[in-house]
Amino acid sequence: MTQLLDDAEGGVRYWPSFVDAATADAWFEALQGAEWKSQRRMMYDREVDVPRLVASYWLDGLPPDCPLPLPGMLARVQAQVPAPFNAAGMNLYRDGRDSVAMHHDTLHMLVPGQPIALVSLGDARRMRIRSQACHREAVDVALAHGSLLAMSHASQLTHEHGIPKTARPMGPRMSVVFRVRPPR
Ligand SMILES: O=C(O)CCC(=O)C(=O)O
Repeated sequence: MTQLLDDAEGGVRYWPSFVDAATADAWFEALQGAEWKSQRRMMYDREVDVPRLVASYWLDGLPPDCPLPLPGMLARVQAQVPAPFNAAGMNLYRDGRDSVAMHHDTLHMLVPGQPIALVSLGDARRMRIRSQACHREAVDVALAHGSLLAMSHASQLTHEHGIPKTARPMGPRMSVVFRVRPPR
C-alpha cells in the first residue's frame, strides 16, 4: 500500500495489486455488459459531450440474478476499506481522448467521514491529485489494472482529482467508484 496523502481520515491510499490479473480481466469483461450511457453537459453557453461513458448503480437495489460482478467487487473492496458502500459510479474511458476534469466529489452526495474506493480495470491511466489551495502541490499515480485507490471524505474538502487526456496510444479503461450516499 502506498500512502499518497495523509489526513485525519486515512488520506489517499493506493493498492497497485488489489486483485490478481485474472480477477481484474474477468471484472473488466463482465462490466462491458453494464448500462453505459453517454451524457451531455453545459460548458459555458454550449452543450458538449461528457468525454467518457458512465453508468451508476445502487448496490442495495441489484437484482439477485444481476450479471454484473458488483456484489463480489463490493465484498473485496469492503475487506480492504470497511464502509457501508451503497452506490457504484462507473466510468469507461474508450481511449486517451476520454478524460475527467479536475474536481472533488459532490459533497452533498457523500456521507461525511466515509471513504470513496475506486477500482481500476483496463489500461492504466494517470490520475492527478492536487491541493485545492495550491495547485503546484500535486501527486500523479498511474492507476493499474486491478488496483484500488481509497480517498477519505476529508480529502474531498482539501484536494481535487482528475484523469487528463493523453496522446499516447491507449486502450479502454474502467473505474468503479464505491461511495456511501445519503439515504434516498
Ligand atoms: O476514473 C477515475 O479514476 C476517476 C473517476 C472520478 O473521478 C469520478 O468518478 O468522480
